[in-house]
Amino acid sequence: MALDRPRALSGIQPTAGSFHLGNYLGAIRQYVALQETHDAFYTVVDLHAITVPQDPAELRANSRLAAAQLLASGLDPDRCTLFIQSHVPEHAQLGWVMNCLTGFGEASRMTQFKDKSAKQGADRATVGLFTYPILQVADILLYQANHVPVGEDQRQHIELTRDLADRFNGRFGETFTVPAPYIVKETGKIYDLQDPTIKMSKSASTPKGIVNLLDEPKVSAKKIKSAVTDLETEIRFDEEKKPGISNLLTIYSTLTGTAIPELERRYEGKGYGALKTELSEILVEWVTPFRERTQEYLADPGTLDKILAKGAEKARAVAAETLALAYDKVGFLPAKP
Ligand code: AQP
Repeated sequence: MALDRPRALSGIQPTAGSFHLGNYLGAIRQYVALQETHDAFYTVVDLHAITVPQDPAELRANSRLAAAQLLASGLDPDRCTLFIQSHVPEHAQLGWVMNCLTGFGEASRMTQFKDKSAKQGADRATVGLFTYPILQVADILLYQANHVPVGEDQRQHIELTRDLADRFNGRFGETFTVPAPYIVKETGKIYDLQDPTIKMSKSASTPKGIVNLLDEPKVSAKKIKSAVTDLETEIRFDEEKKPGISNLLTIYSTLTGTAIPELERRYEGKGYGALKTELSEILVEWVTPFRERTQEYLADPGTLDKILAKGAEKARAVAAETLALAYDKVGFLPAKP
């Protein structure tokens, strides 16, 4: 099918309740921008979420909450397709085909699995967690996505997607678009506020190291003010020598659209306290309406569910076509002759 716009696809897990600042700056901001230039598909990946144990009632609530936060961030259901992954069964169906194309050794090399399974212990880590990246391959290929907006931590999974698309195309004939990662260099990795050598993450960060967008704004402001920096006073972007200040400058620059050299000039001789105080005010100004918009969507679950049902319908139309093509190429008999 000829497309007049490139396709984009990305997914986010409904696992933590609130999204954090890393999710927003690393990925969701790009989702919003790409609605303007791409035929964009965004999905709340509940199938991925159950690779670790989930309480059913919480998972259901968090799926709506994730969708509400995406809409509050600026996704417009008239300009993109927003849906819940489990509403489109083709994801699991193509996931199986991709499982059968992936080498066991190849899957074993995925660093995110190695990290997460090491934390949980081999006996508690599920086979689902092991095959997580392969389901992600199916998510992307089903929509013939050209670009996948993600944070840096997902680069290896997008490489696997490219490898499997090439492998399938080589073995069965041209079927899938080979996607490219869409990672914004400046914000691809937002760091933990207490340990600016690790990424801000719901599983690895301490409560003081992570800014949850739905927290009380004054709690988030306090976290910015007590972010770990260094013993100097000079405000300069230097990721190696000054990771804490560099992380704050990145956050400041992205939230305000001010270039980092301009911030360095503006804060010359002013010390870290001034930068932290002003950044905390900027954050409060940004999260306050975000929280309100999220609450408005949640207050009307009927409308939210309608948006998601319509999104699933649009997504299925594309996914079913790709799955039928892939099934045919693999050699499955058609269900309807
Ligand atoms: N710190 C980050 N900087 C930039 N981008 C980030 N992302 C996550 N953390 C950062 C990006 O957010 C998107 C959604 O990711 P997800 O649904 O897979 O959430 P996650 O990766 O599970 O989030 P966490 O906090 O990183 O969870 P854990 O600790 O469980 O691994 C992705 O595009 C991701 O790159």
